[in-house]
Amino acid sequence: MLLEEISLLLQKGKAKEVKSLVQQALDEGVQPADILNEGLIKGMSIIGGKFRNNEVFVPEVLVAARAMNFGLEILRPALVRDGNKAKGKALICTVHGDLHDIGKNLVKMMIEGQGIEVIDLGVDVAPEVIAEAIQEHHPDLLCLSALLTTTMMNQKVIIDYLKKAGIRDQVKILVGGAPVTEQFARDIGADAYAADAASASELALAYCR
Ligand code: B1M
Repeated sequence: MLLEEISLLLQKGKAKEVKSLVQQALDEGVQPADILNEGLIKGMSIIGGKFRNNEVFVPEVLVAARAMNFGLEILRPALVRDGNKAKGKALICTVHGDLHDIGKNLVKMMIEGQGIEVIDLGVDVAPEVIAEAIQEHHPDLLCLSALLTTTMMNQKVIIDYLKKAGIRDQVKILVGGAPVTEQFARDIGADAYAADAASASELALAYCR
């Protein structure tokens, strides 16, 4: 009942209420992993599905994601204490030459909503920086966002750079962004393409299992 309420409040973007109900659930002895999976992640997955079906839009997703972060803030210490590991690790960025980050941030939040740790390298990120981050963090997945027809080719530049550096096969590569297509993703040698944040998070989960 309490977990259902957390899920519903998260979907409505009620950040403060989510935070206090997560605290209440912890105080009542509910397992942190249950609060995460049955409350927060469940609510975020429902929002993700509605977003994909155009039943809710960017502002609703952003406020839900904010509520998720408020809940996670309270839950994180308990999860760490209980030894709950993230389901996997992803690196995300917008490619070099490109400053758009709203879609990338949405993708990041939805992937985090699946219980995956996400390291955000930001916008306008050069291939060298990505290569270094792969060697430092050993992610399961690299997520590349591009919003401009002039920068989408930089997804290929990055993949080619990683091949040359001999580390392409250390990660799965997911690409997306408004001008990117499934065919383009195949042509440049990415592992997967997602049209929106909800599909990206589902693919991320599949790759991190
Ligand atoms: Co720019 N911009 N912009 N812009 N901008 C577009 C993209 C544009 C389509 C506008 C237009 O002309 N109609 C156009 C691109 C044209 C083209 O290349 N075909 C454009 C242009 C030209 C430019 C500049 C060149 C303008 C100029 O300076 N002359 C310039 C470039 C700067 C640069 O990057 N070097 C520029 C700058 C800017 C602002 C800084 C002003 C601002 C960005 C602010 C920010 O991001 N912090 C901005 C904005 C806001 C837009 C529009 C209006 C909105 C983009 C957005 O955030 N959409 C955009 C027009 C439009 O889309 N209507 C436009 C909402 C967001 C949720 O959607 O990012 O598509 P989107 O993300 C979706 C999916 O694409 C997908 O999931 C998301 C959610 O479902 N997705 C992924 C995204 N990344 C993914 C990664 C994945 C999987 C899915 O896996 C890794």
